[in-house]
Amino acid sequence: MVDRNLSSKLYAAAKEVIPGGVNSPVRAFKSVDGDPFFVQRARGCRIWDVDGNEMIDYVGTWGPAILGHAPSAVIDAVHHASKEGLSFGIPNRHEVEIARTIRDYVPSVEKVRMVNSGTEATMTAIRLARGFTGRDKIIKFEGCYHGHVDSLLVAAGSGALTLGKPDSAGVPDDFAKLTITLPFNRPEAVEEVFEKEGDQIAAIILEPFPANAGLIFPKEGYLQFLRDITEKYGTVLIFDEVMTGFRLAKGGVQEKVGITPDLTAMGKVIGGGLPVGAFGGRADIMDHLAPEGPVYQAGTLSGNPLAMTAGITQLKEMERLNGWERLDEIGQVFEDGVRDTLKELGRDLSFNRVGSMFCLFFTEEKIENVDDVKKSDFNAFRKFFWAALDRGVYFAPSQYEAGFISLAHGAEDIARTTEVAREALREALA
Ligand code: KE4
Repeated sequence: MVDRNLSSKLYAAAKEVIPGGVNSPVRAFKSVDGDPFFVQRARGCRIWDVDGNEMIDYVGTWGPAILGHAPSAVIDAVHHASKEGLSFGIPNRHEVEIARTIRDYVPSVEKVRMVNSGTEATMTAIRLARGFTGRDKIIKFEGCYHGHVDSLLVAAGSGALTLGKPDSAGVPDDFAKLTITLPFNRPEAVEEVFEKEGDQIAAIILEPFPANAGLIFPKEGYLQFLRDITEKYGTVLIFDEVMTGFRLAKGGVQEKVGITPDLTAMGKVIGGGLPVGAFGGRADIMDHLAPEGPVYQAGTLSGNPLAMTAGITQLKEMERLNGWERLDEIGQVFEDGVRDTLKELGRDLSFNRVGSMFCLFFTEEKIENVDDVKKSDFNAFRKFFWAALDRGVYFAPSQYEAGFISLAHGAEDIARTTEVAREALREALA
């Protein structure tokens, strides 16, 4: 039995002063009916909890740790930058550098504004689309999660789904009714809405590869269909690439699928582990933002020199290491191990992977949208999660989350993981 004594003590203390003992719900391990461990430190693909247990980490702080944890290049760069100051609230050169870098990586982003979280990025992209079009209604998809934005916490994914309450308390009906929520991968549902009220739709926002209900892929032609119908009705198409951006390709999913959204929400990787979000896109839309235009948005710590430095350094390291190609290679080795294991066990569980993101579903159903994911055997998932954790491999503590591989996951880490997954699957599926 793994000793997690100090974690338990810390969790009890945390619950006295922090709601649920956590600063973000998914960390509370509710979906796997257990208590969370507390981390002591992280380096490369490994994390250590306060009881000294070492684990191979496939959560990677939910995406930012693409190089692995605490890469020395990022640490050194932040340390150096900190000597010039920790926050200015004054324009600084780091903001120009990261904006230019983002524009070079993602050509659809003609102008970009830095914020402090993915939530801020999607929240402002929605406000901007409404301000630009003068329309109020938006469309999102069931199971897609865009942060804890009032108008987007409707049939949301990730932690909201994990808690089984996709619609959050505290969101006034008047807000929610402006958000039309549709099933993903069902073009006819979108057509029906546009035929009825297309001229009232300000924006469609989606994760082009939804990864907050496990990892789901758009059906052939679906993204192009969304691009065409938004074009036709003058609706703003927003790709939420907070998770997929700068990870699945240098230019994100939009580079992979060759589709150009009007706005993109970004985050995670571009912060190098420090608090960052960003949104950007067509200049004619972005120029509606204050102080240029009538749509207000602001932030004390936006463009913070340390966060900018961390993000810039992480992106440059990815370029130097040819990171995107290498992540595809490591991901392929990981997938081969999973598929061999499933074959050995005679279980045809659905497994989705693209590049360094993956999800094993505890169902043999084909996964097309969140309704299919809901058919998973959550009890088996829970047993798998703990069986793997007790053997030193940390997967996301929810069937509705994706897994992340980093450049720090070496061949021996992947081999060890495959062995652990085999034993954990045997135990979970027995
Ligand atoms: P943040 O506000 O948490 O930085 O970003 C919100 C967000 C927006 N869009 C997408 C596609 C996202 O995946 C997220 C946040 N992802 C979750 C993980 N599924 C963050 C983990 C958490 O909530 O603690």
